[in-house]
Amino acid sequence: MNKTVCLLFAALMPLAAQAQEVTLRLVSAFPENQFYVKRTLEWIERVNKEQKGVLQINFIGGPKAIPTFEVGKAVQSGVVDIGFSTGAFYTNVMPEADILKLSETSAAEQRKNGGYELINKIWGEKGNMRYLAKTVEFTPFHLYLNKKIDKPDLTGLKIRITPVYREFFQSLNAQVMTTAPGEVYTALERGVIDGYGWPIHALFDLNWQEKTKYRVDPGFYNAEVSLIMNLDKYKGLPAKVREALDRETLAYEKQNGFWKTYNQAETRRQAEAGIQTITFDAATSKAFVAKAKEVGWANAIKASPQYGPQLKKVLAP
Ligand code: 173
Repeated sequence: MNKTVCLLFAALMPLAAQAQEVTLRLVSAFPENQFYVKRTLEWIERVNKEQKGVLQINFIGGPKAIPTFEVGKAVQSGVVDIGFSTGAFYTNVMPEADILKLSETSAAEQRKNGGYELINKIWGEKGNMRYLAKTVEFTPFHLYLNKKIDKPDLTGLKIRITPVYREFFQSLNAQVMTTAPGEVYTALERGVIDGYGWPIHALFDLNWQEKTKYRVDPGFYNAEVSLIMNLDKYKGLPAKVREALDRETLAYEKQNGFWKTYNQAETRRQAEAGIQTITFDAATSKAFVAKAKEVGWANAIKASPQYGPQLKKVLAP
């Protein structure tokens, strides 16, 4: 190479590197000020630092950008590249999405037992999505109430739900009302609901402790929150970018042990905030959890006769 060509080459190199950098647009189905999103924003910051020149993630916003229950559709159609959501929020894409709450195996185990492949087969086929990684697990859901009960009977009570809790709370005779997390505070404040379903953690960012008297123990199911991506976009990424994305999302998933200690701290924090626990005797507690599971799987298999039984083998063998 002569000197001129050499110089030209050197001048063009940064341009070539820049042209390779891919920016992906991410939207959250959870409110922007909520703890899950704060944690995801920290992850994005780390990715953008580590993957400079390769991959950048652009956080578009929360439900103000795209409503909670529309994020799945937006990922499916490619309006956004990546969604941060939970299966219950995109049952309008496929009923299978809500089945992940029934996981008894961990995300790490599902990567080994064929679960991750099966999830991706279904998510690809029915949702045009890539299931990148699970970012919340090891976390039970609970029923929170403002009226006291002495047995698992919700007759006469109006409970805020998402698909996670629908059939279970209905089986306890509750009157149910679906809302996005962003509308729960106002519903509590106005007395429109007597309680709500939610995980053991992360209600403080939304200030629900101000309007919550009781938590019913034990919890049930296993909260699942994940990063999902438009499949065409994922497949179209240059190999180097896709590998970087896979690595970074897996690294996020590998931090899920965090929730075990966080949940203990959050349980204490709820007690300190004055939330009292409602408990049942041992046999009733056992029956409560068993009923949740039974109702959950019965509904899963009814909603997806094709994939429900296959999912059961890897999620709850
Ligand atoms: O209650 C909900 O909004 C819900 O379905 C959910 C699911 C996973 C994590 C947090 C909330």
